[in-house]
Amino acid sequence: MKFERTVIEKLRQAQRIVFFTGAGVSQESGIPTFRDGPTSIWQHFDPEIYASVTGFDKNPTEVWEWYWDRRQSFKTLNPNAAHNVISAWQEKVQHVTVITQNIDGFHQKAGSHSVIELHGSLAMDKCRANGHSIVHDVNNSSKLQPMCIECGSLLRPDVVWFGETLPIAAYDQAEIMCFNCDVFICIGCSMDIYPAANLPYTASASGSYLIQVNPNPTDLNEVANCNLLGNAGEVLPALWQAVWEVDL
Ligand code: BV8
Repeated sequence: MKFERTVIEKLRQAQRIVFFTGAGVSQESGIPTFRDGPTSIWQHFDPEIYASVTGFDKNPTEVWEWYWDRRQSFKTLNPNAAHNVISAWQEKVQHVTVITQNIDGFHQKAGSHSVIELHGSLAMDKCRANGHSIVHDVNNSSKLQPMCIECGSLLRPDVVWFGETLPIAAYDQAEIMCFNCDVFICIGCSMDIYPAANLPYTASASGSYLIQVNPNPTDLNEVANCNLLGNAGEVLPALWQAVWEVDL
């Protein structure tokens, strides 16, 4: 895979890098994406039912069990080469931040630190009533929906559903990173979901060099300085090799 000289130089000189990821970065781990292709999640499950507060309140058990099934699948799957390259880049360069829309925890599983989770995480649950977060008990094999020990209300996954605001501290921190990065690499994002999809535009407007990695074109194509058409698990290792002249 060949890369333009500018891309290689920009990444070699970059002191501050943001990797901004969506479901596409986990696709090669076997986790289905949401909107592209026949296996995508929203082709088979209505987001109004499974990814909204009203949907949860109407069918709490069904929604809880749907996320329980996703959690179980995450346990059997592993980060792929893209996650591993991002983690390695954090070891190589001091100021590298991951901003992810994903809730699978695979960046952390690949060894990444400084991960901003814009849409929450399936590692956590929270009380439907008082919003208190608790660590999800991955070893509890029961599919039964637990109750809040403080108030007895139902627990729900601590993820951001449609119509819910993103965690303010996470989004504010993500914006600050966009204002201050030399290179912003957008990987596996359809650019359909806001306000997360604002971030690459914010970075570009702040003067960052914007790279997109996606096998399909998105709205970001016309703004990105470089569009790398391909799968993250293939492009990222090739980019690492081109920049650092060693294999990962
Ligand atoms: C909000 C839950 C403020 C967690 C998700 C009206 C009222 C309220 C809000 C709105 C409104 N109109 C619009 C909005 C905003 C709304 C929105 O964006 N709607 C869309 C449909 C237009 N957003 C919200 O509601 C957000 N909150 O705005 O609050 C507010 C509050 C009240 C009132 C007004 C405003 C909350 C958004 C978060 C919703 N939660 N999921 C879960 O179960 O996972 S959405 C879901 O989409 C995930 O979080 C996912 O991360 C996110 C983004 O999707 P992508 O990651 O991009 O994945 P996708 O499948 O779409 O694309 C994959 C890409 O990868 C593709 O481009 C593909 O080509 C590429 N790819 C595939 N394979 C590979 C690859 N790339 C590289 N390598 C590969 N191998």
